[in-house]
Amino acid sequence: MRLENPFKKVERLKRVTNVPKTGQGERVPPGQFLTDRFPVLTYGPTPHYDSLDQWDLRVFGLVGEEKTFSWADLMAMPTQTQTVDIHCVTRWSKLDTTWTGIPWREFLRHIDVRPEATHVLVHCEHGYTTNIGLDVLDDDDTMLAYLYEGKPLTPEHGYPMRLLVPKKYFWKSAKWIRGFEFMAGDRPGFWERYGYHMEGDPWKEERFG
Ligand SMILES: Nc1nc2c(c(=O)[nH]1)N[C@H]1C(S)=C(S)[C@@H](COP(=O)(O)O)O[C@H]1N2
Ligand SMILES: [Mo]
Repeated sequence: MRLENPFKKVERLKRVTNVPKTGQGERVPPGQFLTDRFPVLTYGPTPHYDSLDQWDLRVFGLVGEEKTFSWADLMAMPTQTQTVDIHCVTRWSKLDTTWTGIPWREFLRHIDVRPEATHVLVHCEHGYTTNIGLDVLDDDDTMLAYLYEGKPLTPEHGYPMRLLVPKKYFWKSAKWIRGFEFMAGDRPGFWERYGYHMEGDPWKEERFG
């Protein structure tokens, strides 16, 4: 099957701000500095895709029915554009980054999550994982992002799709997502196993566990 160009899609525009705009200072969490650049932080190789025909996103674990979403399936879902601040545990923060994607809550409408599920383990190309609570994901600013500043993500920033959880340190914003595993209870992902915090709230400086 040939897929239509997904990026031609007309987007519903919506601005979400998760931090008060009264001054830049109070938008910067403790121990962070601001950058205008967009650093790349990747453990391991960067995946490259010639086509999205073979790409899919799998939902498994504590769900009523396992599902596999194609790129076209996802592009049929409602989208949102939001401008948010991002904070990396390596101490850089970047203000006013604009992303377009599928709001987590829209995506979730397609999934029959079993009542015992409390967390997800996000699975990425090449084995990167990260864990997040369903209560954390359940927010206006969580999305499956595929455009950055109106353009497709570059390969190094997660093309074709990444999770965006701006209120946590950026390692939770998994690039090159391929699956969500719903779990009863929490289980550490890649960096969490190496000592990063299970929650990763930048405002509480939850850097290490
Ligand atoms: N799949 C995958 N996702 C990932 C990473 C990674 O190595 N692999 N690095 C994480 C870390 S530590 C950070 S800080 C951000 C960096 O995103 P960026 O490279 O777009 O700035 O991606 C996160 N998501
Ligand atoms: Mo990071």
